Amino acid sequence: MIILHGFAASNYYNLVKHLLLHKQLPFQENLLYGGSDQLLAISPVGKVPAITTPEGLNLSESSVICDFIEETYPSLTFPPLYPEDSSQRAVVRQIMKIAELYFELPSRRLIGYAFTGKAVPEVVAAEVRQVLTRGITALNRLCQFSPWVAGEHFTMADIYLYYVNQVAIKFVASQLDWDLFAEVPGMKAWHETMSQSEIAQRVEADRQLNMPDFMQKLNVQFQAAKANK
Ligand SMILES: N[C@@H](CCC(=O)N[C@@H](CS)C(=O)NCC(=O)O)C(=O)O
Repeated sequence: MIILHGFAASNYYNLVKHLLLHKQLPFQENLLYGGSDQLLAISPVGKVPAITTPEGLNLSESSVICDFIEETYPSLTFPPLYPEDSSQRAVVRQIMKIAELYFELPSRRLIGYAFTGKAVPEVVAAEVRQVLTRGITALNRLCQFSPWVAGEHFTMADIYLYYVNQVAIKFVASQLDWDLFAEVPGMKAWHETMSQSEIAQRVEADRQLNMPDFMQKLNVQFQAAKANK
């Protein structure tokens, strides 16, 4: 059985979990937090998520895991999550890449400020806004939301962008007072449809259950970092 390592407060972890649930693949969750020695033994950068396959292969990086799972376990029941046509498949992957580089990563720079309550320095806010602006332009050009991100068919880009948005929408709104939904027409309605699926709701319930433990771990890390200054 596949083992999914990580913690449910992580959006990256949740996107892989959503994929495994979507594909109805049996898996076991192994609670590990970022940077732990156990995780470092599995994931070369010590980040979440990581998986261990039934054959014993350890893999990390969410988009790599997504590709691996889809290629290794093609579904007999459900349509594939990447289009068969290589051009269309590349567009799906392009959306995922842009979501990660131009939505997820700049937004992630705001998380520390949100948790500590410190104001985001203007230089950081300006850099984040600049990268997000590129992401907004690109997602407006590439996403269709008709009804799914890449058009008529549900693809990996739906799962990927949905969990990227869990971080991007929330922290950009709270730290930069900027509503990313308003910048990409169609994204909010699509996001709401995604959030209503049974799988997304199960993932969200597990996320909420893990939050207190995760916050406590984070607090310990912040205190240790403060003491070392
Ligand atoms: N590029 C990685 C990013 C994963 C990532 O940043 N995970 C966070 C949790 S959401 C993490 O493990 N953080 C702990 C750390 O940085 O030590 C992926 O796509 O899987």
